[in-house]
Amino acid sequence: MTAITDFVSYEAQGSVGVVTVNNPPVNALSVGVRAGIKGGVEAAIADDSVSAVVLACEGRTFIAGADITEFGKPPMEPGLHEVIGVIESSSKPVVAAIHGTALGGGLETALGCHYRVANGTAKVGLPEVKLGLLPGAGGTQRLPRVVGIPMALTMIAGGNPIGAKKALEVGLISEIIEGDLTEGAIAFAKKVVAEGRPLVKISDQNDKLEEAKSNPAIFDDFRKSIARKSRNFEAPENCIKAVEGSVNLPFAEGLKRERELFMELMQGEQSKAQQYFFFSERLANKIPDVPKDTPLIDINTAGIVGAGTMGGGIAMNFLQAGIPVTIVETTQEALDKGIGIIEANYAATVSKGRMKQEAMDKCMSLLTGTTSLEDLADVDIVIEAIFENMDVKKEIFGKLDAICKDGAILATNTSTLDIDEIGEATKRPEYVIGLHFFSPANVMKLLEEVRTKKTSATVMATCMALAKRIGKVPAMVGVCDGFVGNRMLAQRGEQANKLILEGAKLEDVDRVLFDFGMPMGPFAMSDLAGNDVGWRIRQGRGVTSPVADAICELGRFGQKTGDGYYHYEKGSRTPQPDPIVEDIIVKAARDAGINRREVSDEEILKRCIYPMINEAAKILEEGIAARASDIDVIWVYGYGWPIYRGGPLRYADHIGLENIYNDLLKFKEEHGDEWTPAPLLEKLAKEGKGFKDL
Ligand code: T1G
Repeated sequence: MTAITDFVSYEAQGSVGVVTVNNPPVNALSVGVRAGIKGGVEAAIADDSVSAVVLACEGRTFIAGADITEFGKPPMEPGLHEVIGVIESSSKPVVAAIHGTALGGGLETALGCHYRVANGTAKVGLPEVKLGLLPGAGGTQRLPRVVGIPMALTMIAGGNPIGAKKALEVGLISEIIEGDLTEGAIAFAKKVVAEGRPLVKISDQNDKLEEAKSNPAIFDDFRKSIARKSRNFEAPENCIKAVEGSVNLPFAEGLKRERELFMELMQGEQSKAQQYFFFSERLANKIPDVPKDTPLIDINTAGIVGAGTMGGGIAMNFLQAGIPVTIVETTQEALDKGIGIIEANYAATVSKGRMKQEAMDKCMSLLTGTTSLEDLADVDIVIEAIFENMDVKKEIFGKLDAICKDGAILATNTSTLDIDEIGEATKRPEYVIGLHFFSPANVMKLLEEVRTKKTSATVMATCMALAKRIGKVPAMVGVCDGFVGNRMLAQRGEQANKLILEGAKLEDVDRVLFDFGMPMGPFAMSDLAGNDVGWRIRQGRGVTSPVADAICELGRFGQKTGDGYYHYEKGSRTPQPDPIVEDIIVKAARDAGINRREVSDEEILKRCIYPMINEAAKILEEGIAARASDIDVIWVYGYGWPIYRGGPLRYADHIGLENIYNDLLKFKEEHGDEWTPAPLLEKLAKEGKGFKDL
């Protein structure tokens, strides 16, 4: 075994030269890996004792892509194109042995090989679009030549991987290897030599491009098919253009076109924001004061108290992760209704072809319903998801504390109540934590994990690991009113309500935030969630909001009642401005003595976004969030903040905190002390710094 570089070795195993990459954790294509692969393949070509080459990886995965930490730094030779060129022009067949996830530059390297084999659990894909980029090492030119244009467009502009079976079907791999992958790849390489199979250079194959050559409409049809989902994103369009180049240009020209389009994206703001977010999402998994090796509690069973919308949705996350759930309701009728909704949700997914019937059956087989809390005695974790009443929650937690085994975690899904106080209702406050799911709980990826003053490190570490297991993205926050996401949302809502009194049209406020990149504006969102939710909370707190209360008093709760801030035609979810609401707003403004005026789009945007940023600065000062990037993760996954803007605080740094600070001062003069800049924001602005410098 010869070490070519610190990350790549070469060894002749009989008549096959094996080049092995070992760069934990994901064999990213750092400069040492690139140099090593190039040197390793050159060594095999020069080694007369071998007649074929296998490229394999140690660890949990084949190459998972370029080393994203190298982005933005001066390029270091050899570049990936050069490495792939050495492989593809090899005089001996090179076989890629794929396990884990061959992604991005990893798949592009494998496409430079003459053959690819994989084990059954392998996945292959080109996810660069999710980083705001496109495959920059020939992927947009080689993949179409293997799988054809339609599938290449889907894989490249969508960024999702395919499994080994599908890869075999479409010719991306030649064989699925059972048993030891490297041995299987060596045997395959020997077969290629023994059978005199050709050195397949994908760059020379053009037959799969013919369909698109005769039907260029494929590209515009595809553009239309992704228009809604890729709204405002730059990378998908560049992906499509690069793939168009594979059809309209010779290979070498197509590579050049790919490079141009890649550099356009790499130098743009969106890819920087999406790369920032890639690492932010992973950083949020780490709790600064909880050691990485903190022991975890085994979570093999879960109990859920409440089979309503949230309880049912939460249960589905556990069931899909293969974790048995015991769900509790107060009456058999409520229990049957709740379980019926879970079943109906799965059945809908099955009917859309997004879930197999046997998977649904498996999930339902793991679900047990009961009306007795005592049936939760042996579960490892309980999540309470009943209505937002502190007395009732404290009573339930007192009972759970007496019923559940020692060491069971008692979690609450509350979004508004003080979890420290809930913990004090038990004798195990160190096992009490908030697990704040976002509705619909089986869909939204964010899980806001709320630590109390007493939540133990083990419980926090266990719940962070559990989040990933049930397909959620966790962020740890502290106890305060609204935690992080809703506390910032409340600031936006307050300003939106003031803006419509001052003269901004309801639909203009929504339009401005929609055009900014939010999935919908505050009023459309309220109509979707139900205006009565906020109404109940305001009533509980003795708070009023003239317009919001007025529409609720008319029973206009939103989409569920057919009318809310907007009118909805029967069976339609399209919001239509409603003169009745306009009259309510005008009257409320008159009663408040407000002289209505034109409000610019710029003022709407600043007055909705900047108070959120100011509140986030307070959240950081109070230690409710540990990092600015955690707050960005919360807003992207909890509220649909456009990922190409990185998150509210990444956006604030992009705008410049000094500019935001000055605008806050201007709004303070016009609208009062609520606009006083947070001390942290003022400090950073005056020092010419950003949240990234914290
Ligand atoms: N570069 C650098 N570090 C990476 C990395 C990468 N490509 N991928 C993952 N990591 C780090 C990650 O930050 C984390 O670090 C650790 O590895 C484990 O990751 C030329 C230009 C492979 C599916 O987009 O999708 O190729 O937190 O927690 O859940 O055309 O990582 O431990 O310190 O995510 O098991 C294209 C990105 C790059 C794949 C594994 N490739 N990675 O998931 O572990 S651009 C990608 C992933 C490119 C070429 C272009 C996932 C994974 P830490 P993890 P995981």
